[in-house]
Amino acid sequence: FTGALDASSLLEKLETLTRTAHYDPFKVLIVDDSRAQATHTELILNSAGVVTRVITEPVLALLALAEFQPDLIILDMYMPECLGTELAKVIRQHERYVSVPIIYLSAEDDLNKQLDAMSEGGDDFLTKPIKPRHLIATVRTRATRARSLKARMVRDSLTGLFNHTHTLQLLEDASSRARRDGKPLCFAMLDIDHFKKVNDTYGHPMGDRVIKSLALFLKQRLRKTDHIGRYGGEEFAVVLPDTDLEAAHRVLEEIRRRFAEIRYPAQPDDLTCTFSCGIAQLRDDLDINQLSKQADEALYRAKHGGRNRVEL
Ligand code: GH3
Ligand code: MG
Ligand code: MG
Ligand code: MG
Repeated sequence: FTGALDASSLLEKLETLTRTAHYDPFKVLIVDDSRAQATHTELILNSAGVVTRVITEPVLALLALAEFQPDLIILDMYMPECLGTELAKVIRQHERYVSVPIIYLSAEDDLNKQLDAMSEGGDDFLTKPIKPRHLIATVRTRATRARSLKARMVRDSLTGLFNHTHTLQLLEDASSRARRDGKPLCFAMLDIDHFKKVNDTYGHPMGDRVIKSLALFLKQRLRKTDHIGRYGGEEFAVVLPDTDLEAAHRVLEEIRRRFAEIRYPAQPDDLTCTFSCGIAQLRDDLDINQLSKQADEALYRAKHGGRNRVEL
């Protein structure tokens, strides 16, 4: 390849990058049975500030995807364990990886074979030997596009909170982490009380305002590490890592109390709103479906106990 990589300029670049606050480098997973080839690719990308992880055994790909959460995958075509195309097909079967770009990097120069590979879930086909600038530019443009698409895919447009699907994915990830680290985790479900009446009395735009204001309220009062989702119309869900029932109850009770004090100017009378909330804590004997069912049951109790309350 052209342009040898200079170690000192590489180190300098990495130092600048670590000094830059909030710098969020692209992460690329390299799957290649040849360690030497993978290292070569890795060095090129590292020189451009891209963070890489290499796996030489395709069977470990799904595990690495879940753990590393790469922005993009660079995939070898020919590996003894399985073809790159077979792996791409498996990756594409998982809903959470449908939008992760897959770039084949192979010496294969038969156009028919390249096109076949692309039709199996690949986004691009680069032929070795590749110029470093070409590889870096391809990774950057693909990863940038994928990130902005993903940012839109995972969010709800009215509130900017995570949508239902992504909230569940975050719950799944946070639960595995909590189990692994032996830390507590709580899941809370919120539902605005008598919301139909708000719409009927004050109109749909006022209903939207209330939904947006609760979203903002939750964002302001919960921690950065908590995940807040709009679960449905006027329903919200919160994942609270590192939080036990008592602490979760305290924080949501405070939010409930303060939210109920908000007055929305309206005619003929100002509007006030409340929500009900159910919380459940993760346990060894609960999977995330059972956890969310418990939170839902607690929410049901809150509603039937008279609303505007938090139940465990
Ligand atoms: P409860 O206290 O039992 O929860 O009563 P509720 O009236 O809130 O119950 P329900 O869940 O049946 O009603 C929710 C209503 O929320 C129905 C729907 O018209 C309204 N809604 C759902 N999404 C939106 C939205 O995006 N904007 C507005 N303005 N209203 C919405
Ligand atoms: Mg190979
Ligand atoms: Mg509801
Ligand atoms: Mg409701």
